[in-house]
Amino acid sequence: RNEVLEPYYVDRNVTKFCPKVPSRLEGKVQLVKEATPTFQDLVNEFRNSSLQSDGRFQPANCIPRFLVAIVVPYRGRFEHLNIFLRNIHPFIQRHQVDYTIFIVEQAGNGPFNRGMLMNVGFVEAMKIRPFDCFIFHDVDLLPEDDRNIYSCPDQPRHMSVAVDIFRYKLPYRDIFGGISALSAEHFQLVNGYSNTFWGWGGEDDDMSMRIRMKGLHLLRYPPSIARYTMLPHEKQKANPNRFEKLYLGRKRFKNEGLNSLEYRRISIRPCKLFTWIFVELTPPH
Ligand code: BGN
Repeated sequence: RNEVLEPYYVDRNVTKFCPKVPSRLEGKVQLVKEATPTFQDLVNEFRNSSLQSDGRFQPANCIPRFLVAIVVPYRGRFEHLNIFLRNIHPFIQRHQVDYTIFIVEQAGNGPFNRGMLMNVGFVEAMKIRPFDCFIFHDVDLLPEDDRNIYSCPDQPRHMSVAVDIFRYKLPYRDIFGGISALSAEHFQLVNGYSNTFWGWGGEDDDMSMRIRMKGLHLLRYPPSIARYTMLPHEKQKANPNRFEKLYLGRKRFKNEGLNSLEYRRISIRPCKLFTWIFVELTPPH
């Protein structure tokens, strides 16, 4: 990790680590809920920030404690993506971590596979640099309070505790959907997400089970801090097989996940505010 971070900071003669508790937090943040008229307008909004062309940010005056990959499973929500980026960049920059946003887009019109897209994000990000912390992030969730720090503690952390559409209450104890933070080490330990959930629902519950089976447990910030606004959208069609997959998953997760992932990367490209990864997912044979 130091080998990755050092040259940048040695050049700048920076020797101090960033503070454990970031120094310029605001607490409750003002959300922007409209997209800019064009994507170029959005890019222009960030022209004075020190974002790199691949969507990476490195704090200038201190050595960050985490090398974070934000992985966003994505397809066809261009307006949400615009709003998400508008809010998330200034938000995470206050956390003084070294982060890169990866938008992992599924090609084609087949059922969406959120778990697989997150696995792809992990594999492709690790080819670029040895990230130590992964935040898997839905594109339609906007954090309302910047004390909700985007880092990886010693155990997996479920981030989206209190979401407006659930009246800011946790729907059930083991929920791990929306946004979750896992160290690269733990993600590998649980063999990533299952690849078998096509359509809405269940892949996050399966991950929650993987975490428990490996003797890990979920951490959460208090609901007064881990608050989110969900952008409105139509309800997706739930996967009718999800209960069965969830049940079978218990016995199979050692051989089903990161180590059985199959996909074809169509392209990977720096897009100013993020790194775009476009993939065709291989259905089960
Ligand atoms: C649950 C879904 C999760 C989803 C949450 C919140 C399932 C599996 C069958 C029990 N789980 O019901 O995937 O994140 O709702 O929307 O559907």
